[in-house]
Amino acid sequence: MNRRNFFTSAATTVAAASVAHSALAALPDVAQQTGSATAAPLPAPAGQPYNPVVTLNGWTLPWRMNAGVKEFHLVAEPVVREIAPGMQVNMWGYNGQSPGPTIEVVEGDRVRIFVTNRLPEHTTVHWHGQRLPNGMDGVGGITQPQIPSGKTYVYEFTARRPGTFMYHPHADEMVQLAMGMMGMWITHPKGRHPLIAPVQRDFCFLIGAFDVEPGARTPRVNTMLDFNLWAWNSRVFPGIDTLNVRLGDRVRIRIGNLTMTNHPIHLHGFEFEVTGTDGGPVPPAARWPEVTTDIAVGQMRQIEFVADAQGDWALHCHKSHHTMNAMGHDVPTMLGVDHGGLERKIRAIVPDYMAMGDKGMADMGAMEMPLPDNTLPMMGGQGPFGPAEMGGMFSLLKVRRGQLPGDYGDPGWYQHPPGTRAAEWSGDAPDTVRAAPGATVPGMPSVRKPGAEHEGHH
Ligand SMILES: [Cu+2]
Repeated sequence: MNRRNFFTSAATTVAAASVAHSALAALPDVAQQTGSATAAPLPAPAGQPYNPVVTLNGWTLPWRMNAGVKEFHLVAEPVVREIAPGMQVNMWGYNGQSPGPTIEVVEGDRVRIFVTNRLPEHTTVHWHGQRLPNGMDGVGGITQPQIPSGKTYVYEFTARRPGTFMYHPHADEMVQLAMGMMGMWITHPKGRHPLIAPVQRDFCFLIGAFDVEPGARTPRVNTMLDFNLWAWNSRVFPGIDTLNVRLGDRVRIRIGNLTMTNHPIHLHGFEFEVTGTDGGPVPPAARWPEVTTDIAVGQMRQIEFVADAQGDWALHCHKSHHTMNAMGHDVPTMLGVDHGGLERKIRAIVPDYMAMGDKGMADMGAMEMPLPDNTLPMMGGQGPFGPAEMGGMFSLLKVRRGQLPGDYGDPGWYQHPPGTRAAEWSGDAPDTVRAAPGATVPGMPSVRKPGAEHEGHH
């Protein structure tokens, strides 16, 4: 079943359930998603027009209407997430996936969320950034009892302000966040909002970090800083889908950070503005142009720009260790080391041994290193011109004239028009021009050594 069919049938089931009166007393059906491809957006309901969000490598949770209330059913449970092709990780998430499905509503909606706990320990859900009654805030032990294994709790509040929000447990947080329990919440404005521009493309993802030892399948849950998998929606490059838009589209990307460190997110090719934070829309007078925005722990940023140039434009975290996968962080620096003789001797004992790093680590992007099972290479991904030498938090914004409205499919690699791509220069090498010692820039006072200065003042 493809994803469009999935949503069609889920919507049909939901509609059928809401007309059967007896069903209204029951819990809403549990929608499940276990694949890792980006799902088609869930169309806006009749009477509430908005451009729905697309969750990168994720999906949006269907709901049912019950006497004017939008009812959702989240199930906290262990899941298996393919973090990139070739590696699966045992995580905890919601409704079959980590992260959980995006909850998408409209300002003013009355929302009821049933949360069933199928984890081996208790949990809660905190609705990060929402205005709500204190008892709905989901802080275990403080605003409510923890939700025991096997039990269902119900949260209910009105989505009072439009914006980008998150949800996550406020119970055994170190473990439950390290295992991938998080999701996004989008509240669209009702009607035209003075600070929220209509956009043609609206993407969202959460930044997460995991510590999975090479060869293992389950994250270490007590890691504080030494994470080795830097993920967007629990996927790492080359497993992160591209963001595909049409030339001229106004694009919004909503990003939340639930790791233990900040992430400076950088977009090539365009200037953007931060048009909203966890606190709501940013007034235009308070916006400034950027090409990188730092997203601190527990923050959300929504960036916007007009995609007015075609191409395959990189979108990535600018911390270079966050665009690589496990295996590389403990490799010693070998630049300039001649280990040719040593390599021959070691190969006599370990035939697979490869000396590497003496000219840099780029070789590792192309090399088929023997790796433990269920382990990604440090750098991977293939582009049209060779290895991309990337991992972790890296994807592409693909801008195409021919991308149809509503089509989020990958258009393939960009074909650069003749004469617009960097290419090898061939010709004679120029002479090296060396600056003469003591030469000065015209118009600048010369800098003299103190000794020379004394000599000059006899
Ligand atoms: Cu980062």
